[in-house]
Amino acid sequence: MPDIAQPGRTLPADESPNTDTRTYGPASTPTHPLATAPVGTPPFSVDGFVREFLHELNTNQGVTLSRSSVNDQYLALASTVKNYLMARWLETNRKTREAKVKTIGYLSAEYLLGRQLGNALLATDLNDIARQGLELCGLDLPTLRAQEVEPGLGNGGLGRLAACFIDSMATMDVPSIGYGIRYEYGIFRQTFVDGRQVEQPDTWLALGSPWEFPHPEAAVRVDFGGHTETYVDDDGRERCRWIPAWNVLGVPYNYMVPGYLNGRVNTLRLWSAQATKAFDLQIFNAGDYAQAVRAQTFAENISKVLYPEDSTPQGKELRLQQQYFFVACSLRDFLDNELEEGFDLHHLSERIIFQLNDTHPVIAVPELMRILMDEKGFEWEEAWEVTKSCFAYTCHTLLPEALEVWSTELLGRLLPRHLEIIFGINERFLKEVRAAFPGDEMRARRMSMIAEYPEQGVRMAYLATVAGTKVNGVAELHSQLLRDKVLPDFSQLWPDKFTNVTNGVTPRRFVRMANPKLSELITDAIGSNWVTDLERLKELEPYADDPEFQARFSEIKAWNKKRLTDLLRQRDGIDLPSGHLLDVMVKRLHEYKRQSLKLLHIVSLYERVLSGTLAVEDLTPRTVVFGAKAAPGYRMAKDTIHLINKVAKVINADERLEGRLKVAFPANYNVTLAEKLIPAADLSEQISLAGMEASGTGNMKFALNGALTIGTDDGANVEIRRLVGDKHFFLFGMSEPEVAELGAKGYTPGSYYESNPQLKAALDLILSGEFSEGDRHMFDSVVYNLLHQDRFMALADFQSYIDAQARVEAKYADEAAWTRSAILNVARTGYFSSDRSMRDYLQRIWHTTPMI
Ligand code: 26W
Repeated sequence: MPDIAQPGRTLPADESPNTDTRTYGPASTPTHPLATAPVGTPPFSVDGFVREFLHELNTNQGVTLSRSSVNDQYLALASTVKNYLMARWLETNRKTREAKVKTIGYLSAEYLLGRQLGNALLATDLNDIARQGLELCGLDLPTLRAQEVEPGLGNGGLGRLAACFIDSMATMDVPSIGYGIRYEYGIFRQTFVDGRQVEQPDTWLALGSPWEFPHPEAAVRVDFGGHTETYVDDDGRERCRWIPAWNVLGVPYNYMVPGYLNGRVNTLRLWSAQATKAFDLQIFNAGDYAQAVRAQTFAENISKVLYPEDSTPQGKELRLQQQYFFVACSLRDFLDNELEEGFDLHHLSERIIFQLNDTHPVIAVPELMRILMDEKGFEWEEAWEVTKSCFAYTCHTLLPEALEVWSTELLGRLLPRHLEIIFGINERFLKEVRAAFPGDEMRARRMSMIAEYPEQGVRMAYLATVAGTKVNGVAELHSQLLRDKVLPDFSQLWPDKFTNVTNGVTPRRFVRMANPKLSELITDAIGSNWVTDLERLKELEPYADDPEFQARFSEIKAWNKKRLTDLLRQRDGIDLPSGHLLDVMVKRLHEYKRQSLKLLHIVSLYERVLSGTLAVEDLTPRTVVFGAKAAPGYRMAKDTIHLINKVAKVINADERLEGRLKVAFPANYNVTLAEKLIPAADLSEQISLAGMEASGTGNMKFALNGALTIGTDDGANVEIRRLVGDKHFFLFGMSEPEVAELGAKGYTPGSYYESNPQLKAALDLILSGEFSEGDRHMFDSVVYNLLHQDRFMALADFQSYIDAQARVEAKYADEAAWTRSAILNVARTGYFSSDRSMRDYLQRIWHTTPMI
């Protein structure tokens, strides 16, 4: 760490950034009539569009149409749409500021946004005009859309959920700001080399990002390190202050979050780290220019890269820096820039609720305490009253290893004042516990925010639970397990604090945009209101038995498969056969999600054909598609990817299968690919061990697009099955209580291998070297892990899974019955709109109503 600031040294005015952001507007009263009016909306006829587009091409890109690259054209189109949205954005900000209503501050370290252009065109109803206008210019809208590189600023479910939620809030007129980090490199680009995952940096900013509005003049300073000291203030009160050792700047980058056809545009504000002037000037002045530049790089590292770990926290210093960095910027921003000057912070909860998206932003709790006490002069009790009413916490996991614990050594070094405050919160909290449960010292120990083993650390989930007005899980089963198994002591102390909000997905991106043909069919049948009122899909139920509707529905599925086939051919050189059952498993690679179980099914089918127990003509023509990234340091996950690719290679080349079984694993599964893959799927694989997947959101997207689910009783699958009905869902595997029982009894995976000949044959085939050019040991790690450990009980659920797959095949053979079930899946899953999730948050957690 460079030594860049003297402890306690205040920055001279000329070294400080101009953060005087409360001074807005011109110095004297404007007299020109246009100066007081908001920007006008360009008149968007096709002609107007063409004029605006060419203007952008000429003035922004500096090229004529005839000399423009596709990237120029894409950027000019993006600007044109942005300009159209601009008046609405400014108006939304003005209205919200004036109304002084409660805002939702969504704090999330990840936003997995996906491409922006298509969504912006949809929200503004500009698709037709843009298509026609571009045609007049000799250009093709889909080609320009394909030019966009998606901002992959998230790992998986948690980040995509945040993106769906901000879309819903904008569409429902809820004043909200999403706060997060503008990573320079998002989730890595996955490539395969000899079937193994190789990560490449994601250079999403390389060709320019037209959707962001940087505001370097509004940068915020964030302090780190140093020490604390006590002093006596002018009123004779003993107070504490933090003397930091170094600091960085957070530069806000604003993104538009357009509501669907409602003229509202909310803001997503992502922070980018920059060196402070003080940072480098001081060293520069000391004559070491190279060191000054290094210091700059050091500061900017903070927002350089998204950690690609999904669910196993690494406890890395830089990650804690990222968390504090974005949270400190966001609180400062809200208090200084979103609230009017002189606002009485005792009433802060009337104006903001910060929703903590998992524990990643929990350091915001001691940060708000610090600001209120050390900067605003609040007493502890006063500050705590305010703080505990301004946060709510959503938990997204059940895996014990995914719960963040920060070592006190690291916290104390990086954020000494915050660690003191955490100890203070814990001490008072434990007093409360001891008062509520006198004599139960074990309970107090269990509930302490400070863990003592294996090293002293802060349990961030406990801190979030104590500070939050509410704690929620993300599906009914998950919320119940959270209450009963993860935080039982807390739910006994505060039963009313715990609630459930089942996740949802935005129907705009995942149905309307991703599946335009199905959307048209639905609108033809029931009108177009379903896009913002998804429960209306229920009105499709009568059509499930209508042969004409069924025929159109099947045609659309076939069209979506064709679209996917074309994409995978040009994207990956993969050839999908036609007329197959398309069986899709896309999600992060994790043992608990059990991609290995899916693989055992495939290998078993293959083995049965090879051994003659299954006649090839009895094989249902099936293509299995996998999409999955493994955390770069997660060995077992990476070995599983390798094995899937090797199995795919052998099976795809084996002519004995007569092309009836294919395995495709396109690399780099992301939101853009999901939008093409999900609408094409027949079968959705949701096969985690019961009690492990908090919710899942892919499961909802598939059902809404008319895929049938094969799944365990886990996460939101439970609710999907209840809504669509048992006949239209392929349930298999142990229930969560059965899992718990087997675990308590002692699980021995080897006994399943010994007693199940089909399972034994499949595993033996892998061990024989069949998929590894005769190398019998290449996949020892995966196979022996299953045989001797199998933490997620894949072998125990194997037979039940195979049986359920047989039911899938029987049903698929009856085309009308399958289509009927698929239509009913669409009709009955309107509940899983993220609009409904937002309504639940508004009622159960935020206690506010949308602003009209
Ligand atoms: C590195 C630390 C860490 C720990 C947890 C990183 C990321 C996490 C997340 C909580 C993992 C995650 O994305 N959880 C998923 O959240 C989705 C949205 O609620 C759920 O649908 C998924 O079931 C859950 O796995």
